[in-house]
Amino acid sequence: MFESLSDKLSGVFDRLRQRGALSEVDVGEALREVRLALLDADVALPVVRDFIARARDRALGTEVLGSVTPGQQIVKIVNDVMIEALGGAGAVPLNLAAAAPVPVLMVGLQGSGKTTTAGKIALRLRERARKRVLLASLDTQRPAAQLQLAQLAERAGVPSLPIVPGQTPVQIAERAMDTGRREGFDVVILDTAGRLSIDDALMAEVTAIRAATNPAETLLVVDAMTGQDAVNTARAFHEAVSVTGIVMTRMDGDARGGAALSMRAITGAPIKLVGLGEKLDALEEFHPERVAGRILGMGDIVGLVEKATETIDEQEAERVAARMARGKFDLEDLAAQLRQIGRMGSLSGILGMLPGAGKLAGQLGDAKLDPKLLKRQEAIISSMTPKERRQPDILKASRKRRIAAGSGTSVQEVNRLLKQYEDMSAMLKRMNKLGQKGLMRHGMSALLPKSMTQGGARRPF
Ligand SMILES: Nc1nc2c(ncn2[C@@H]2O[C@H](COP(=O)(O)OP(=O)(O)OP(=O)(O)O)[C@@H](O)[C@H]2O)c(=O)[nH]1
Ligand SMILES: [Mg+2]
Repeated sequence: MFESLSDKLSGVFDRLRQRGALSEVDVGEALREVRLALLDADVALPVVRDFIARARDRALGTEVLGSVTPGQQIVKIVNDVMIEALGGAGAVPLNLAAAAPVPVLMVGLQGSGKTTTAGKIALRLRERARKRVLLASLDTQRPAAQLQLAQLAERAGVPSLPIVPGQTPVQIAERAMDTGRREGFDVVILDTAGRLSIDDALMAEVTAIRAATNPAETLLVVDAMTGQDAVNTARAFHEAVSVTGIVMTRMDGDARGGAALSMRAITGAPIKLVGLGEKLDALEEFHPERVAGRILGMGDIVGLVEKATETIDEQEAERVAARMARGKFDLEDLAAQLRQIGRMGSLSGILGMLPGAGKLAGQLGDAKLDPKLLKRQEAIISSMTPKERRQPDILKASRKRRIAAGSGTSVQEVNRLLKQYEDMSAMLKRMNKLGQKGLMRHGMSALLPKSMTQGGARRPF
């Protein structure tokens, strides 16, 4: 899916680039692909419509900046709108700002992961926030449910409310809060029975539990695999208990997680946590930008565009270009390049950032730049004297031995670096023929000799 969406978009983008502006037709065409991607990620239809309308409004009003292509611009817009729709950048923590014991209520469909998540949250609060947590199961639907929570509590190292047979969920909830007060707990997590949104009796029960305990957080637990019906579920729960936060479970699976967008859109409540496995520590804060990328299937491209703008110091590139033009490129420059490349990550990643280069990146395979190798190479260069860096040809055997010892490497490695430097100088001369503009446009990837990639990637340009 990742491939196909970015390929499709890059097709649209190629045309956009030729025309150089975001026209209504172009935007419409690009957004049609985005729409399909959203539906494919199981985002509910009304939520998709709303999203596309918002992205269209934003895109049509936008001037294409001189420094980016219209394609990059629209990827950025779609991504920005998605992050906003998911609740903006940054994780929203659990709200425990209430008088202790703070009640936290877990609700959701059958099998969505409520009980597991209750255990995960208990462990997290105990370990990270040093809270005294009491777990209580209000699930009288399944015979083994209360026992399941008691076992989870034991694994999480927190106490669970003793089981008293025959009590109703509301009675258990009240007993849990009493115990919490009496025994000085900070947080009481109330795990409810799974229910179907169409089941009026069970929805009434969860409403009664809420009324009896007045929870600081009512967390709606949603399976990431939840499809189109997510809307109805979310709406029913929200109407019954006013959800204050959402937990997405099974994000370790291969679901694209469109339910996150649907749930957020319908309830307006922030997605607070993400379940990433069956183990008790498999719980993370929600990062809208990651999920946006996953839903759109083009997160890597967006990430790399952003990373590139963040890390590539244009002035430095310009400086190097200017030096090249004068036929100068020394090891000092190489060290600067290595640092930038190190920050950029893999070669295919750098390529993937350029619209239309997806196919090329595919051909190159996943040639990764080895961060350790880059570090060692930087160490070699910093063990040289300034004079050696400016005039690498003075590096003979004894100097090489000293540098190898100084950087904790070997003479072979020093030789390899020097060979690479020569390759790079040769390549820069070639680049020079393309002119400075060409260098700026093609960026670092054009400067990479194949000796620098583990996969022995071919030269991309
Ligand atoms: N892979 C994966 N499995 C999960 C995750 N969260 C829960 N599960 C599994 O999903 C199954 C159901 O989890 P429960 O926590 O019992 O779900 P529940 O909502 O309490 O279910 P009911 O009480 O029956 O409604 C269990 O096998 C869990 O181990 C997750 O984030 N990832
Ligand atoms: Mg349960």
